[in-house]
Amino acid sequence: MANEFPQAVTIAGSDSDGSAGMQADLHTFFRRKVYGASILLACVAGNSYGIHAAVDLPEDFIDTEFKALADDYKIRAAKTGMISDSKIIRNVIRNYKKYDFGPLVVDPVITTKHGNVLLEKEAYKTLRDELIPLATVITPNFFEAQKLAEMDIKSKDDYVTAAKKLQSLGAKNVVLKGSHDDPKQTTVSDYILLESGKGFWLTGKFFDTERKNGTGDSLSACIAAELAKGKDVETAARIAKKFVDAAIEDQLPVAHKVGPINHWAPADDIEP
Ligand code: PXL
Repeated sequence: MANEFPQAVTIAGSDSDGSAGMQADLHTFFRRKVYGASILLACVAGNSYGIHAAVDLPEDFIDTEFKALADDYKIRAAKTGMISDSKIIRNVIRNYKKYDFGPLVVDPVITTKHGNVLLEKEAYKTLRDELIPLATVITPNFFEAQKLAEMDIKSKDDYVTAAKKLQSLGAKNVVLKGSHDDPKQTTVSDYILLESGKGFWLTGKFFDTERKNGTGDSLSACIAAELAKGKDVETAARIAKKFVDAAIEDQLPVAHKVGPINHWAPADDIEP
């Protein structure tokens, strides 16, 4: 077999209700016509009301997942999602350095949309100091960006400053997701800072809905999918913003509270 079909891997946790984490990543890979593999790090028992339990997988099992994939598939891009503690972050770093899985998109998952903490407190520094320097792209949300850049973001200039700080942590490209805390806002603007130093805004419609579980996962997975197809980071970020906005707008009637986005949303006009 030529092994040439675009292949990507999500290195993340499973969310049992399918709305976020690895499931959202795999939905996204499928929708963007990329073969999706998954290296599972943790399992979360969740639904649209919140997270009810979580367990980590054994380290030697994670090592075997990496090896099994590397021995057989030609992974062209990888993304990380939930990684709960320093031990597992270091395991992922060791394995990522050992195998060639292409560019790495790091989604610095700290909390869920329900406010549940997925990254243990002691692990935050490991994420920032050891994993982020490996990132081709980092995709923090507004909250994560402020925490990682150690500053408040209040103005457009602050976004630019925060993105530069995140780049100085070692991430080559930064996709800093805009605030959506104001119910009166009509748009959401993300700030993108590329390795070349080019910075630009991506603005989409604001949808006032709590049915947004999996947006961050899907955005980073979509960037990884496009990189696996050979797209550049700017193009990948533009496609991902449109893809996720469409998936938020076209709501899926399942579950009761913080429900999933809709990966089936019409996406034909997304290719720029
Ligand atoms: O969306 C963040 C996230 C990531 N990974 C897992 C999750 C969630 C949110 O619920 O459960 C496994």
